[in-house]
Amino acid sequence: MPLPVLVIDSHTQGEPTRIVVSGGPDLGNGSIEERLQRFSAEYDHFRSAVVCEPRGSEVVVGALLLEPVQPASSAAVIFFNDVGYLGMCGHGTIGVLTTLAYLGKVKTGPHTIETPVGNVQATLHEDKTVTVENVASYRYRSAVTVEVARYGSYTGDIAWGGNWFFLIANPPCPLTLDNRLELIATATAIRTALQEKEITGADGALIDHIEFFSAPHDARNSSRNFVLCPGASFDRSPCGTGTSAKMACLYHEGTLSPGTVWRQEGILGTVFEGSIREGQDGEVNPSIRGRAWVTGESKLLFAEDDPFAAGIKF
Ligand code: PYC
Repeated sequence: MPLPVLVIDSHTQGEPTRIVVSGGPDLGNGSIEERLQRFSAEYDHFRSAVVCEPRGSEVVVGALLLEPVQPASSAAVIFFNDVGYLGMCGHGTIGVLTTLAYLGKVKTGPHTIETPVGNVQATLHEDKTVTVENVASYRYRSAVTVEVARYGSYTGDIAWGGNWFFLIANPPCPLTLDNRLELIATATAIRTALQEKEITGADGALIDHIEFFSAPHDARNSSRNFVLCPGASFDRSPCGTGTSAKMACLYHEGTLSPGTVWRQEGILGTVFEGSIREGQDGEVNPSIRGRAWVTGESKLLFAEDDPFAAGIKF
């Protein structure tokens, strides 16, 4: 384990991001996809050390800052959590730009951030909110029904928003924090059923995010969601990639037109403001706007005789 590992923690409307600012593994100078490949093949213990217990928890999303491939980019980043790697992460990108601003490395205005699934534009505004222009998003299949053992049948859309989502308009119970255990259990069973029945995203991609929707609790908002992330954690924020996937579905069914503001309320009642532009081949270019707050700076220590230096595996 390279020492020391310096991290900056933030939360984006409730959802934490832990950014590794130094001490990360040397992944070489390849493309960001090649560096992700090397990270997962050779340094997966670093991922689990940084985000898993006892230094982190299942809710923490990690972000490894890397030298960008293109000189004009402000940063390159690989997002990860307690069970693996994320293609893109909306709340995490807001956290990255806010942290770079905290470090004095970026000013207000637009910035290009490289991710394994493509470049995103992130704009830091004077009021400290960040708009993320996410990767092109699209609905892949609509009204897919899956039989879920002990939970009944669920129908949803499969969509890409930088990660793969199964989006369900009829949740098993009201989307409240009190119901989180039931929501986690049901969403986990749905995800398992999708995998068992080989229902996937494009090219056989694993659907690892499950998203429930309901009417918003606050009438100023458009909708409320609950998002199960890869693993057993749920997104405390309204989920940037999930909001992108949702807006792509709404566009395809003709209920969201380009430029109209979509206010996505998350499980804590916090909101991402989204909108879309028309893209190519039926895709949309979504943007989401939200705010992050830096919560701490730490030096992670890994003693040679620490049995949990690489994190606890559940
Ligand atoms: O904001 O895109 C997001 C996200 C994905 C997983 C957790 N947050």
